[in-house]
Order: sequence, then C-alpha cells, then structure tokens
Amino acid sequence: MSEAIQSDLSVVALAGGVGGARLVDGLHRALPQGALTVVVNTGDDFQHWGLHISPDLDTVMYTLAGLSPEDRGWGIEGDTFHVLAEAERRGVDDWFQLGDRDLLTHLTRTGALARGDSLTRVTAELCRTLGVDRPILPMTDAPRPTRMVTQGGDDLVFQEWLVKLRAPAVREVRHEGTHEATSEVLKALDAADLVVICPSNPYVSINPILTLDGIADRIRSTTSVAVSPIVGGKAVKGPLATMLPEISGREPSAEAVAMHYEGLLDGYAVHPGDSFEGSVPLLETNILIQSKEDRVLFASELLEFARSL
Ligand code: FO1
Repeated sequence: MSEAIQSDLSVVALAGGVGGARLVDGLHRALPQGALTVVVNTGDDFQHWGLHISPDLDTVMYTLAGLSPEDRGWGIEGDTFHVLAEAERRGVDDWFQLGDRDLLTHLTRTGALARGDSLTRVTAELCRTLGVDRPILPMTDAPRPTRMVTQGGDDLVFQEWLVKLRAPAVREVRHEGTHEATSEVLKALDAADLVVICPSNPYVSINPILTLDGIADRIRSTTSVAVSPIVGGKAVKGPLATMLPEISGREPSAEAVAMHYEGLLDGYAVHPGDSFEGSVPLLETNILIQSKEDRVLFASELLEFARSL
C-alpha cells in the first residue's frame, strides 16, 4: 500500500457498537486530523417512545467525545435514569435503558429528522455539539432495519431480539429497506487508502454496511484489514459466539470470522493463540482494547501492519 501511513493516509473504519467504537477511538488518537472517517451501522436503529434511536452512531459519538462508560461501553458515563424510572412506574415500556442525558440526543435527532434533515446532517450537528471533530457517517440516510428470525420462527426488530429477549437462538439475519449508501460514504471509500473493519459483529454490525450497493467492490479495490471480534472462542462483546454456529455451522473462532470476510481482506488481526493458516497475513497481538491506552497502542500497531501489506 501507499507509504503515506500516519501522515497523508486516508482511513475509513467500518464500525458497529461498543467493540467498533473502542478501535475507532484508538484510530482517532493514532491518526492526524482529517485522516479518519467512520462509517457506522444503522441497522440497529429503531423507534422507542416515539424517538428515533441510533445506538451504534451514539456509541461511536459518545466514545470519541470521551463520554462512554468504560465497562458497559454504551450510553453516557454517570447518566441518571429518572425518566426510565417514571416509565416503569407508569407501566410504559422500560426494557430499553435510555438515560436522562442520553435522551437529549434522541430528542434532537427525532426533531431534526421530522423537520426533513438527513441522518447524516443530524449526526454531524450532534457531533459538533459534543465536540467530536472526526466525520462520523451513518451508512445510509434511509431506513435499513436488521430483522432477526429466531429458530422458534419469530421475526423480530434487532433491539427487541438483543435487549428485550436477550438474543434467542437465531436462524436468519435479514437486512430490509434501502440498498443505498450515502454519497458521503461512497466518496470517503473512493478516497480511502485503507479500510479497517472493526471488531464488531460481522452479521449484525458489519454486514448491514457491506451489503449496501457499491461497498464491497470498493473495499476489494482498497487495502483492507479486519480485527477479529472473537478471542479464544469467546466474543469480545455481545452474542456473536452463539450466533456463529447458529448461522454458519462453524465453531466460534477468529478463523470462522475471517472465512465470513473471504475475498475482502488483505490482512487480519487476531489475539495471541488465535492464529491459523489462512490466505491473508495475520497480525497476532493483544486485541483486547478496553482501556484508552490499549486502544491507541493497538491502533498504531494495526496501522503499521497495514503499511507492511
Ligand atoms: N444495550 C443493552 O443491552 N441494554 C440496554 O438497555 C441498552 C440501552 C441503550 C441505550 C442507548 C444506546 O445508545 C445503546 C443502548 N444499548 C443497550 C446498547 C445497544 O442496544 C447495543 O449494544 C447495540 O445496538 C449493539 O451494537
């Protein structure tokens, strides 16, 4: 790839929720201003209490703003839940924990969308008010809801499946709605020297982006690296370890995820002990990046690895 890494390099990161946001935070610290664009999954978006909730966009935004709780990863550190407690008291749906400070984001977004603003524009405005100066782009401006078909035959909105029902065994993941990425996303990929697929769930966080028109082709024609979301047979976060055998018939491993991305990658980062004989070069290093220090160390290593490809 180009020699430009760390200076003129243009990096696009594809991200879902918490795992993706932590790597994005590391890349944000390791790269100079203007070098990073983040494309975020919106397949998890849903309506709740009449509000448009974009959990992955918010997780990435809050993480870059330094507001995320380090352990849980989503929402705002130290938020209170008075509105949620009132919902419980009145018998209103309270299975999705919206914090009081977090609510301002959903109110602002819902109002702006109702006035005709695009999700791309609203996200840029939310980032501005939070002091986030890196472009965070929703993958699309139109609805593209992820639906989970369970082995019991239920067809569920993603958040109901994940949060309300705690991820019952799944038979199929469906991406409904639009196939169109935004022009901003396509332009960022056209200008990219490197695409980083973050350690997010390949089925529910990355696939909604990859299956938009023109995305996979652009990734194939750019240097691309992914980071395994599986360490020692366990998911770093979320239900991926049980989803892998349910959907692909393969045991959960870094290799099973690499097989899912077959043909897209030029390099792949795995945790020590997870390496395998594959078709692309591996970076074997500590990919557990919960702390802020580990995030930037790993991001720098990953960029160095990408330069060597
Ligand atoms: N995840 C949960 O497991 N329970 C919740 O109640 C919950 C609330 C929530 C509120 C705002 C937000 O931005 C994210 C929230 N998440 C919650 C996380 C989210 O549902 C998932 O982690 C992502 O959608 C998966 O990428």
